[in-house]
Amino acid sequence: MVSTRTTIGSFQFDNCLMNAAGVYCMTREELAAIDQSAAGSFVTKTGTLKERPGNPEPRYADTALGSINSMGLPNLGYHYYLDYVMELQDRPKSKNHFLSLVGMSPEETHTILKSVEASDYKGLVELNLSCPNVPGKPQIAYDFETTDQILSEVFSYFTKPLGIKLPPYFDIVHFDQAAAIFNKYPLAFVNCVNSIGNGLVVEDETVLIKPKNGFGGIGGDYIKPTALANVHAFYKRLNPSIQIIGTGGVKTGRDAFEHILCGASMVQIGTALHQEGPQIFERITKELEEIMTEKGYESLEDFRGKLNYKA
Ligand code: RRO
Repeated sequence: MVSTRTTIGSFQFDNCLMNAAGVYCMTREELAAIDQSAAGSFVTKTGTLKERPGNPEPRYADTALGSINSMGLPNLGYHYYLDYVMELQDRPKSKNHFLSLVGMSPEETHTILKSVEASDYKGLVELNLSCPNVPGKPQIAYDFETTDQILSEVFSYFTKPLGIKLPPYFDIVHFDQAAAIFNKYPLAFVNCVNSIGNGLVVEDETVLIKPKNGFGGIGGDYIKPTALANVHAFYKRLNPSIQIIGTGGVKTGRDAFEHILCGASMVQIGTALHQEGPQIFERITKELEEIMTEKGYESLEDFRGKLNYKA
């Protein structure tokens, strides 16, 4: 019998597949649909201190090869999501969940995380250091000094399991520099990758989305090689206690298999979930199990990180 069970820190999951933050996670109804699907967990929409309406529509478009979005961090406020995951954690046989958070400034981030620290929430937190779509706010994790400063302060008071959502990096030196910073902290995981920021998709003579004259985060097929590179680069560089969540370009069991082969302990699905809906988890789980059966792998441990190089 093959199994796609996994763990992040001390948390167990019956399936390694789940949604990526931003997709199917804005409301309790959407989150409940993921919770009741074959997914092993869910992550909430990134919650900020106060509710935000986000950028003007149209702000998300599917394309032949994936998606472009400039949602602009619309969310119902972190308390909405914190209340829901706390409600679920008290139910018998509840799955474990991820609460995605970030402030509009480092001060706001600390206010939110101190509130979560003081709460009865016992699950995982994903700090989003990579939103590409808020005008005037750069992707935090491209600024190594600020990232180091935020993490240093966070871990002076935050004791619950916390990981970070990263933007894609594109240079070996950046992998080295980023990993050296992350290795200083007791992170539970890093999640590679958020959308590739500020792409532009043109149809006929016009952009596809309204905010920022059409510039937006790119997801789907376009980003799988970049996502796999980031997963593997950090798998090779980070302390073994820091696990990797792989996100980017997953729409088949084969894609999930490749993320795990590159080092992922959990695999998130964004663009393809948006296109196909929560029943995608059943399909991709089955496809992944078929690949594992064919290859004689019974568990993810049998092949995680065991990517082969050319001699
Ligand atoms: O809401 C968004 O515009 C958004 C966020 Br917070 C993010 O982290 N990644 C993304 O592609 N869009």
